[in-house]
Amino acid sequence: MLDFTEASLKKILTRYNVALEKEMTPEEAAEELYPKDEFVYPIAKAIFEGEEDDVIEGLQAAMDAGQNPITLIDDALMVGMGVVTKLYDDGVIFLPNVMMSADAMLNGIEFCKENSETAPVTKGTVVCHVAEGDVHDIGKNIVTALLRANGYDVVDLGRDVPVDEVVASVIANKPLMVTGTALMTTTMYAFKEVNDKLVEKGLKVPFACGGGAVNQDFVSQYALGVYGEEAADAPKIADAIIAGTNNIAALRDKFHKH
Ligand code: B12
Repeated sequence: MLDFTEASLKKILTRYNVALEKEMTPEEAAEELYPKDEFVYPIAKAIFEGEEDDVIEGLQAAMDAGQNPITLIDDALMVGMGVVTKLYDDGVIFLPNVMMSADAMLNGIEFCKENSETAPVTKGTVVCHVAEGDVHDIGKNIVTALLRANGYDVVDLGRDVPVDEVVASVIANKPLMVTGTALMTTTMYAFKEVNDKLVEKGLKVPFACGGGAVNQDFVSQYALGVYGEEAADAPKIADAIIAGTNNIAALRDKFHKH
């Protein structure tokens, strides 16, 4: 009869790369991912738990300690949402959890925006939207928050915006830039349609695009497209435009990876 001790069994399992540890709960898995920074940790945890009041409490504590509300969007709220996204991708948590976390995060973004001092004079108008057919608006909300915090007037068209509505808004508002966000490989093609209609009407406005599904190669396929990986790239691209870099080739040269 075979008689394995725990030690000999562990040796065999380790050799064949089989984990002996018990499965982690979602909370334990999240705990391993939270940054240990004293201000970021409680905010990230509150986002994971979908606890809106705790997110605000954590943000207030960080602001009381002198942290910039707009920097906290990227450095704390995004980090918390990153934990949620990773665990969703790994199949550890499910969509209802993600939605609760997204609401807590968006509430946190609003709080940060309310607490930031916006520039007194507007630098110009930017039209922002999420692609037709796509409801994923968290990234777009970060983009609009950062643009506003950097002194731009934002016309926020929301999510699932019909192509013609984007074009009509460009005609009505004459923005210095349009932004598009798409999280799905099926919806990002709406950007090409927006591009073609703008070009057809002679509107050569830079069209900054980003979002999970989108990449630089795709955005480079249409005439007005400029790719941005991070939400923080949006105000940088707008700043470059008002500083005089207003043709698409020069913007790509500055912001695309070579
Ligand atoms: C949250 C979420 C949802 C939420 C959305 C809530 C909301 N209000 O946004 C809900 C539950 C509603 C949802 C629904 C669905 N979802 Co969903 N969802 C996600 C999830 C988990 C996270 C997305 C997210 O918010 N990420 C965080 C934000 C901050 O990232 P981001 O938008 O990309 O923005 C960052 C950058 O890209 C950049 N950025 C964004 N825009 C721009 C613009 C400019 C100009 C610049 C410079 C930068 C920039 O800035 C941000 C960082 O700084 C992803 C999984 C994943 N790994 O991404 C799936 C995911 C996007 N969903 C997916 C799917 C399929 C769906 C559903 C169809 C599911 C279903 N069967 O019903 C529906 C879609 C319905 C629809 N018509 O849109 C798929 C898409 C697959 C694909 N590639 O096509 C994903 C990838 C999940 C998966 N692995 O399958 N979803």
